Amino acid sequence: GTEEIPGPAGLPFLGNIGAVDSEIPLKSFLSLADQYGPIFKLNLGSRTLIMCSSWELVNELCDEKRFAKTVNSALKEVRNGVHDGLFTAKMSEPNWGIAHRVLMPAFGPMSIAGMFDEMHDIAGQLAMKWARHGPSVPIMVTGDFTRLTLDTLALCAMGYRFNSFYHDEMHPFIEAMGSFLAESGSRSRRPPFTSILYRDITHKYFENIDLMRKTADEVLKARKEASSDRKDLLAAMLNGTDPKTGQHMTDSSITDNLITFLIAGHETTSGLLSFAFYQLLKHPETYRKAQDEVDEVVGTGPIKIEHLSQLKYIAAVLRETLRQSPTIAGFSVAPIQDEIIGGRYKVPKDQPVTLLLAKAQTDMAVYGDDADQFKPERMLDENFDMLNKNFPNCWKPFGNGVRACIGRPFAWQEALLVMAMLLQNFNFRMDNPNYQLHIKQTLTVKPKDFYMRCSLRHGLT
Ligand code: MNH
Repeated sequence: GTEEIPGPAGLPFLGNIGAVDSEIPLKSFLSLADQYGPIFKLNLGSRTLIMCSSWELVNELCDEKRFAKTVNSALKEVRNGVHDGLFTAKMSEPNWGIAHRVLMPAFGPMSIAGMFDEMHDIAGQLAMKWARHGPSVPIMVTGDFTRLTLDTLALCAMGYRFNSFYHDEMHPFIEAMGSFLAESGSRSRRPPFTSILYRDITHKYFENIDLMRKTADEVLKARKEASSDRKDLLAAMLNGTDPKTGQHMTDSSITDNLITFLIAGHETTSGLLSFAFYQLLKHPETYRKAQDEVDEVVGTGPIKIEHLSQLKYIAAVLRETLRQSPTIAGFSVAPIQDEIIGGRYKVPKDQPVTLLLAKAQTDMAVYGDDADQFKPERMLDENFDMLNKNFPNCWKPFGNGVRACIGRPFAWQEALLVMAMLLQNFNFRMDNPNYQLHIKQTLTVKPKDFYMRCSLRHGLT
């Protein structure tokens, strides 16, 4: 027989809206998982939320023959700005396939390797800023990593320089995008029929969308008018042909995807770097091993692309960071047909089910009694391969199947380079040694109010 999915009792009309923290929804979901177990259900008035947080259920939900990505909640609102761009496209929308096939080669290893020099340029700007600050100034870690990841993406995607390290206030595009993302989240959490109360906010929301699209359109137009030999993502989109349909991407689809890369690629990677430094400072032994590795592999000379694949321990640090603190804390799929999951819970066709990675990736059945501890050693290549063999889909911070992250090689190269450059050049400590980890949640999660201090180890290389 089948069973009812457990969950808290709700109020009439409002259901369980009160069960979800408005600032940090993830915190509520984690404690509901502790309370109700590996599957629970919430009634949010206009929709039902089902969350799964054991490895076994996540593994079942990763079966693409039975379940497919669904665009719900905040992602659905993000469609107001970027429509059927890669991240927010529904499975049925043809522009996803066209953009996916045109862009896959541009995210391949050769192409990403070609972006190394521009990634190095921006990472160097960050190192320069921190060197000039010196040890007397607290570093706003997440703020500077976000400058880094945004500037890197804009440069590598379309040859555009935000120059965020040279301004205190952010570029108007970045301001607009930040507000747009925050409001997309808020819109998804408001009870239905309240939009009349938010007219000014809604007006500003669509103004921000306008500003983002106009900026991207200008870059696109400028590229079309002047000849350029850049081999970036914009060039791939302008010149590429879909091998399946023979179609080109339309201008508006290119704009959707330029903005999508900036949205999808900046906070995720910035959060990863911020959590990684938090973990290094909490675990001095790990920190020492990571810095020793850089000294051994790179020495004191310039970092080259050949070094990156040799940074095995740092790669393990990044994987372990994304296991415990996946910057996209969950993603959603829906059954293609009516389904029974976990052998006993009915889930109707198209009902979204969220894979709660932040909980599932600490499942003791997979990671053992020390699942809650930060231990990069378990993520060294051989151990990582064994884990994935014994427990398929136990580590999913980049999503699943055809809808997995297309930017993963980009993020990985950037994160390895930045870790190496910073550990090579600086010694770090916490600004406040008693800092307790708090998170800030938007579409992604990152550490809140986390500050470090740095001092140069030798001259900047
Ligand atoms: Mn990325 C999809 C995580 C960096 C561009 N990304 C996803 C998904 C996850 C994810 C999870 C799947 C979401 C879902 O199923 O709804 N992404 C990350 C993480 C990092 C990251 C943790 C960094 C760390 N992503 C990047 C970067 C870029 C990028 C960098 C761009 C250069 N991501 C995308 C795009 C998609 C995506 C585009 C949508 C892919 C698709 O559906 O075809």
